[in-house]
Amino acid sequence: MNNDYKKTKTLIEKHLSTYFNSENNKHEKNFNDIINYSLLAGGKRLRPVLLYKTTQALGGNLDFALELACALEMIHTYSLIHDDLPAMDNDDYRRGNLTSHKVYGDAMAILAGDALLNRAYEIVLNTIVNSNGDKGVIKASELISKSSGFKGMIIGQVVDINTENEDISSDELKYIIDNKTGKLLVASIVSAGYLSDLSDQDIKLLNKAAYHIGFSFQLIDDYLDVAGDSNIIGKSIGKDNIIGKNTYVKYNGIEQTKTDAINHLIIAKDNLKKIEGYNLDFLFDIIEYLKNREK
Ligand code: GRG
Repeated sequence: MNNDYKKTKTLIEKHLSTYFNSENNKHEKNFNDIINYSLLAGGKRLRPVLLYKTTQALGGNLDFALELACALEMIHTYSLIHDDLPAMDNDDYRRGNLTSHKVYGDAMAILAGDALLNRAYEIVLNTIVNSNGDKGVIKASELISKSSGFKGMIIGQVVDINTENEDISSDELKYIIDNKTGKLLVASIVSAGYLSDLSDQDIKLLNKAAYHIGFSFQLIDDYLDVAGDSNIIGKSIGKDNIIGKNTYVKYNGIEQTKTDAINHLIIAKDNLKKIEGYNLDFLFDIIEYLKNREK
């Protein structure tokens, strides 16, 4: 993570800390604390950083980018809180801390996730209004919504859970990875293209690059679950195997997973290189960071 990434991460975290502060009564105050426990707990902030920095590189509106970036991080955080619940992956640790349901109970964790998801869409709608219905903002909003919805992260999670402890085809595995993880990462990058009114041809190239970044991200996640350090990752490792998850490592082994992850990043870079007229160096730096990430 270079200084530029760290600076953007700090900007996003400062902005994220402004959303859940209403203190009309003790109930609101307590619930804000529950939400902020997860929202402000750290994490790489990869999705919002990608959205913000790609918009900056492509010359789009950074005020809108910052709002949509925070909405994306709220959607991501809600998905992590719900994913950690006993009814789903049943995890005790996330981002180095006890999970939301471990501290506040299942009901509050579910509601915190719900509140984050709904707040994200308030932000998206406000951004559309504040932009006077700018076409790029609408397209970015639609992409974020689709990518996190039924035909995106949610169906990915559905298939991931429904196929635990059974073998699946490589197409099904790809379907889980594309939807559960890939689409939100694609939305982070391609939204920036829409906010910046990029040509259709360049959007296609950005989309391809983002697809391979997203796919590789999950492969490295699977790799880290077997070869990573739980102290660095901030959650228990080896869990995928214990609960019978269908991971890339299960079908391809540890070394091949790492090799394929690197190859996907090479394809991502090849596509980015074809986008002319912009300085996308930070995206190449992020690709390097993702290749070597330990958490
Ligand atoms: C509950 C609808 C619903 C979906 C959950 C996000 C998710 C889908 C499951 C989490 C489990 C998992 C390992 C998902 C794939 C990769 C992923 C999203 C990892 C976590 O994202 P990071 O590494 O986390 O960006 P930080 O903490 O850095 O934000």
